Amino acid sequence: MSPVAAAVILLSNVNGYEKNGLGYLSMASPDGTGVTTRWVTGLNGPTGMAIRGDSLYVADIDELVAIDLPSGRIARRYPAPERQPGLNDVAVGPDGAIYVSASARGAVYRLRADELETWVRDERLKDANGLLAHSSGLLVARWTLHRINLDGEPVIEPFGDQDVTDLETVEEVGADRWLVTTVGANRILELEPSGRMRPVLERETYSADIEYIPAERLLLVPSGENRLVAFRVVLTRTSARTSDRCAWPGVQEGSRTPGRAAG
Ligand SMILES: [Ca+2]
Repeated sequence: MSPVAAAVILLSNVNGYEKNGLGYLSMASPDGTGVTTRWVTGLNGPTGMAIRGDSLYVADIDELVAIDLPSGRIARRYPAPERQPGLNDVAVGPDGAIYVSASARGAVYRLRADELETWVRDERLKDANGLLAHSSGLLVARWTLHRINLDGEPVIEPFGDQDVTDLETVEEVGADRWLVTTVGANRILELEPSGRMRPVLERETYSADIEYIPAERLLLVPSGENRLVAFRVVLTRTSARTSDRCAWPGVQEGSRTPGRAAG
């Protein structure tokens, strides 16, 4: 069994969001005890990641980088269709299409026929941040949460509570159950099926691109101070809540870690 198939947590490490060659990916064991830093090097500012088949796709400032799993070898770089796009997050659609948010261009790109192309550009996608592909569409976290349908002509519509603002990312924790994180107030909120967003966790440090592992009910939160911390999520019929930080050593090495886990 490959290390990746055996379930590891992959983290993207940004050392300044610029073309400095100092970005890398790290690997941590699911129990938080072991960490391999610089598993993949030669990146600039890797932020969001997503896996399709044997490839890991990483948003790296102005390129989508495809990395071969489990070797960790950089297989291909797909340049963005325009300069200074500020690539942020990656999601794989139900049909295998790959979507990348371009924060600085108010756009979502799509990888098609080996080319990264502009899929949607809209004022409402300015500062587009976290992406989550879902059967009902592509959820885009930015100032507020929006949804774009994936079949036919893309239509952007508000999704959930629009009073909660300054979002970082959205993560699915159950059927029609999501958690969102905010940038400024360091909050993690549950998006209830009614559309209301209810605070679940308030933290002192910034929570970046969270990841949820359903089988373990484990919520991984890359935080400031070079740490990755984990919470156990308790889902009841009406609400989600988290335990206190669970007994999980966490990753303390490396730089800022707005990571995605891969199970
Ligand atoms: Ca992000």
